[in-house]
Amino acid sequence: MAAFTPDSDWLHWHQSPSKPSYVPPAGAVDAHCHVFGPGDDFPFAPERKYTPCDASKDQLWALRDYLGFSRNVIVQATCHGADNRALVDALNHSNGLARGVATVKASVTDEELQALHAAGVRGVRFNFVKRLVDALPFDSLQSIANRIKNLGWHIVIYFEAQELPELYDFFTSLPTTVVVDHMGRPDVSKDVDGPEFGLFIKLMQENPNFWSKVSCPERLSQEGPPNYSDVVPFARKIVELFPDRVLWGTDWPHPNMKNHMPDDGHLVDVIPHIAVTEELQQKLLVDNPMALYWAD
Ligand code: 0GY
Repeated sequence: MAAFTPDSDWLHWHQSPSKPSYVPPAGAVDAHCHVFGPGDDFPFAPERKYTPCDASKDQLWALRDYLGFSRNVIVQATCHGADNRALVDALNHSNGLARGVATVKASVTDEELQALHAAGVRGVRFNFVKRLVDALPFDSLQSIANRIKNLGWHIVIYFEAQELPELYDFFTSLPTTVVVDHMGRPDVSKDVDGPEFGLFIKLMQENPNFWSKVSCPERLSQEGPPNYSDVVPFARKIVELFPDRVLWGTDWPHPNMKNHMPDDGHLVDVIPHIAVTEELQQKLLVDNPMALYWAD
């Protein structure tokens, strides 16, 4: 019997996604995805808030090839806590085609950071989503930030739009490039030109070290698949205002999706609606992620 049983209300990732009509440019990077376990080999963290289905590195590579992508950026998810072994295993078996974003505690040693770097980690993730994690105190995060800066890494932050006013000053104090997951999770039933999304635009406009992933329409949309049309104006606005500071990712295997599980082919077909020219697509899918993750 498996040591870990997935949450019963957690949908399994899509087993047979459609072939997207949109063909990404050569060398495209899926810059936000995860590996989960397998739990028998890489146990989930005792402090996790959910138990996912297994989602292995080989299944991720198969999806990458099927969707027409070339590389992955694998982001440590909260169900593995600060135990980055599944991530490192995937990076070590990627033939250099994957880079990683880890989660670390303030007690991490310089040797551990160096080993993560050697495996292909290029950033750490600070998660402030309360249903997912008990966030570390600001002083611990600042200390991690100051140490990873020396490695040339960046910080990925995950938060929900209503938390941005409270977190704004901490975010702008961070000393590295900062990448925001999923556009700061806007409420897309609100006006794209309204004050809530306006604060996120201000963050991007006034802080040139900030980047955004224009990802996860499936989490933000009220309209839903296959077009996720209500998310498109938000993502398109970010791509057009900040074309050199945007990334895109599938978010496979879509943890915590309880109402619908996206067809990853449909997600790829949203790309030409948010990046409407070949030039914007080239930046979003190739030039930007290559500059951030494969500069060396
Ligand atoms: C995502 C989103 C989610 C989960 C995590 O680390 C995580 O557990 O990021 C979520 O539930 O919104 O990007 O995978």
